[in-house]
Amino acid sequence: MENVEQKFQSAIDAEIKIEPRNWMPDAYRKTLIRQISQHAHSEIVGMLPEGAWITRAPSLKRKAILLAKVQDEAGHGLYLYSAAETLGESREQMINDLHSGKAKYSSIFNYPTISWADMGAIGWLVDGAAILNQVMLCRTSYGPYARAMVRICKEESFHQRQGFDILLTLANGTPEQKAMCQDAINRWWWPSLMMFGPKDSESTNSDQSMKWKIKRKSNDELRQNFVDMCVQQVKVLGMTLPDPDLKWNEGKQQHDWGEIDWDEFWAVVKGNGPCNKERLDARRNAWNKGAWVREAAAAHAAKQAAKQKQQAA
Ligand code: BYC
Repeated sequence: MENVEQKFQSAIDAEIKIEPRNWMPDAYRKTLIRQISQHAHSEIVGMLPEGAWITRAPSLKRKAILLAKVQDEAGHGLYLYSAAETLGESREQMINDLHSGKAKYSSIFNYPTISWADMGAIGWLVDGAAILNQVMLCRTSYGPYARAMVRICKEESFHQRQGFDILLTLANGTPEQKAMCQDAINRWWWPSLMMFGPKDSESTNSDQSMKWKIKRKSNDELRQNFVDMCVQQVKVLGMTLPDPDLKWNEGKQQHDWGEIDWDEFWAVVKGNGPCNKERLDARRNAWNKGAWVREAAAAHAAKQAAKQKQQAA
């Protein structure tokens, strides 16, 4: 057994991708199922805050763009559920775990979207944070996850640009539009920083995930990259980030910044954020209301299969 585990780790060290039929330690399989399924759930639950604005988008063009973006998120969820299925987990089990509250999804989607500017802030900040994390995941050690991420990242970069474009338009608009833009940035900034997870010193999964190259950069490293990137981009908007402690550190060649409210982070992760209940209720309702579609699709597939069998006979 030791020999097999050593061979597995050597393959990881040599940057050889692990594929579904390769031997892998149970714990590697388990942590991947946990992370990939939670990632998939985030994409699906993440459709809700933006979906609420499709009917209220300010123009036909904005509506079409937002609709396409929200559809993309559904697609990301599907690629990711499929990647997790290659590890032997059933789609039904993953969905049940989301609905029972056993599986997590990103904390960010438990905040309300109260103005059109929130669509811009989500695109710029939330998709921006997601891209930094996901570009790293394109090199993750499990083949199906890494390949799914390549496609997802291409779409995410379009999402980020559409968000920035919404904010740029508002930032060049009336005083009310400018204020709306700043307000959305103020509300989404800290929750976006929380997307990267707990501090490295409190991250339970990081050490092992780094050894297995599931993660390539730590939570804090990615969060720092994100802050440094946003400081530059917010200047283009002529807006500010809501952190009085934000300043350039010449010695470290990076920005120093304030402390995240970790009590808020853990409250949201544990189910007590502003919209946790609403989001899970929406998902459970959609699942129940969609039962007839799943049944009809299964009946149609069974009929087609029987027809093909008959033709082949
Ligand atoms: N929210 O040991 P740690 C998107 C949990 S969606 C909730 O550091 P890990 C988009 C963590 O699960 C993008 N829970 O964990 C969609 C763990 O608990 P469990 C979503 C969090 O896994 C629509 C515990 O805290 N992206 O792009 O090593 C519209 C300790 O943490 C959070 C992904 O899912 C959180 N923020 O690292 C727009 C990326 N943070 O599971 C955009 C894939 C931590 O042991 N996931 N927890 O019970 C990852 O890269 C990693 O799972 C994380 C956390 C960096 C998130």
